[in-house]
Amino acid sequence: MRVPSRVAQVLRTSGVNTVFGLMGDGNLPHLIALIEEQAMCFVPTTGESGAVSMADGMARATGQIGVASVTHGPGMANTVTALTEAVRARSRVLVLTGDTPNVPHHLQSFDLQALAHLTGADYVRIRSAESTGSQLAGALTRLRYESRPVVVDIPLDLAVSAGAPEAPPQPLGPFASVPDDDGLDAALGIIASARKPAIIAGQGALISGAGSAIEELSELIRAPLATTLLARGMFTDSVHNLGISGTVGSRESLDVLAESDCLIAFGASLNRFTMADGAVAAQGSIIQIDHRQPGRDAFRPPNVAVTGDARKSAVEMRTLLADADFTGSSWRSQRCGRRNATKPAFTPATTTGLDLRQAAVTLNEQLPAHRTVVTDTGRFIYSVWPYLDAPPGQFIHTLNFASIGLGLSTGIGASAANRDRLTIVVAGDGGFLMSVNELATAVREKLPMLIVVANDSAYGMEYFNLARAGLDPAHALMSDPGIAQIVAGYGARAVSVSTHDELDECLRGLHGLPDGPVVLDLQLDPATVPGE
Ligand SMILES: Cc1ncc(C[n+]2csc(CCOP(=O)(O)OP(=O)(O)O)c2C)c(N)n1
Ligand SMILES: [Mg+2]
Repeated sequence: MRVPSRVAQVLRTSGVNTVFGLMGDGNLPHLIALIEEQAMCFVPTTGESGAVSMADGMARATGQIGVASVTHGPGMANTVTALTEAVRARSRVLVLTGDTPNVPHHLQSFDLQALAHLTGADYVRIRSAESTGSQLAGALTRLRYESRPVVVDIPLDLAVSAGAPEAPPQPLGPFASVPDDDGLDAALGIIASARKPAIIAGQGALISGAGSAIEELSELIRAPLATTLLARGMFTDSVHNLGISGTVGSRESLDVLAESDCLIAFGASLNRFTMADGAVAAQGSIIQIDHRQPGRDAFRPPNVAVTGDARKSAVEMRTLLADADFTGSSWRSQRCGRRNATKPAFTPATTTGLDLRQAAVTLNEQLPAHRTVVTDTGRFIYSVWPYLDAPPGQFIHTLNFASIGLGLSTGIGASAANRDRLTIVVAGDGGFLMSVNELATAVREKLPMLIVVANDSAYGMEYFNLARAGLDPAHALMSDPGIAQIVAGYGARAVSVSTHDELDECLRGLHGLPDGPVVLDLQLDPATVPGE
C-alpha cells in the first residue's frame, strides 16, 4: 500500500472525518488520499495558522482528534502561534506535514522537529513505508492519552515511494485510570477532619463524565460545588452551585470558597485564575485529583495529589466515606443554604452608548442556549466571560498562550464540528482584524456562526494599561477601518450597533440558525470598557 493511502486509512479507522488545511508539495499526496480514498471532509483554509486553530477548535468542542494538514517550511512556520496555543490548551491536535525532499538547497527546507519542540508539541517522523501504520497509530494513542498535540512528519520522498504491505491497525479503546490507593487514603483522612469542605470541578471532570458522581459526594460531605471557567455549567441545577471559582466568579461565591478548610478539586489544574491568586482555600488543605500529573500547573502545590480518573475517584471516595458512616458538617447549609449569586454584580453605565457587560447579559438571554462560545483574547474578556454562558464543555477560549487573533479560526473549527448549533465567537476589533482572512472559510462552509466584535477602535488592553500607568491611552487607539464593509466584502452579513435598543432590535431579527456567519459589530467607547 502507498504511504498516503495508509495514512488516510489509519486516520479514518481512528475516527477522523474532517481535515483542515492548505495545500503544498509537503502535504498534497496525503490530502488527495484523504479526500479521494477515504471521502474525508476537507476544509480548505486561508492560512496555516487558521488550519491549526480550526483543528484545535474542533478538538476542544468534541474531545476528539482535530487534524490540520499543511506543507513543510513556510507552511509549518505559519503554525507556530496556533500550535503553541493548542499545546497549552492540551488540545488533541494532529498536524500532518511532510519534510522537503532530500536535495541540496531546497528553498523550503526547515527544521520541523525543532519547530515542533519549540511549541511544546510532540514530533513523530515516519521512518519507512512498513512502519507508517504503526508509527501513526502510536502517535494517535499518545495524543489521546497525553492530550499533547503532535506534528506527524512524513518526508516527501517517502510519500511518493512505492509503499509496502501492512495489516490495518486496531481501533483504540477508552481510557480511564484507577485512583491510587495511598493518595485516596490520605485524601479521605483530610476530608474526614474538615469542617468546611468545598469542591471544584474542572475540564478533566467534564471529560470523564464525573458530574453526578461529584454531586453525590457533595451531598454526603455537604460541600458546595464550583467549577473552573472551562467546566462552567456543570452544576447549574444544584442549589449549592457557586458558579465559577476565581476571578470570573461572584464576590459572594469567592467569599465562601476562600473560607473553605478543605478544597477537593476534580480534573482541575488549579491555576492562578481559578484560585483567585491564592484567595481560594487560603488557609485550607487542597486535595487535587487528576489523571494527568496532579500538581503540575497548580498555583499552590496540593497537600494531597491523587492520580486517577475524576469519576472513578469521586465514586470511590463516596463509597468509602458512606461505608464509614461519615456525615458532613452544617457549614454548607449555613453559608449557602439558598442559591448564591453566581455572577459578579455590576452597575450598568447610564450613558446611551453600549455597556459591554450589559450587552453580554443581553446576548446570553436572547441567543439560543444550545450553543458553543469561543472567545479571543483582549480587554473585552473581563466584560464577557462572567456573563456569557455555555453548556458544559462548550466554552472555549484562546488565552492559553495569550495571543490575540486565534479566536475566530478556533470558532470556525468548533462550528464545523457542531453544525446543528450556533457558535458564538467574541473577539476584539484588533484580534478580529488580525485573523479576518478566515472569514472566507466560514462563508464558504456556510457555518452557523455569530461573530461578535467588541469594537472599541482600540487595542483596549493596551489602552487600559497606558491609562493605568499615567500615560496617554490615545497611543492605543486605532481608527475603525469599517468592519461592516470588510465583512460584506467577504460575503458575510454584518450589523453594526451602538445602543442597547439597536442591539435588541438586531437580536430580534435573528431567527433560527443562520446559513453562514453573521458579524455583530458592537461599537464601544474605549473609555467605558472595564479593564479587569
Ligand atoms: C499576537 C499578539 N500580539 C499582541 C498582543 C498584545 N495584546 C494583548 S491584548 C491586545 C489588545 C487587543 O485588542 P482587541 O483585540 O481589539 O481587544 P481589546 O483589548 O480592545 O478588547 C494586544 C495588542 C498579544 N497578546 N498577542
Ligand atoms: Mg479593541
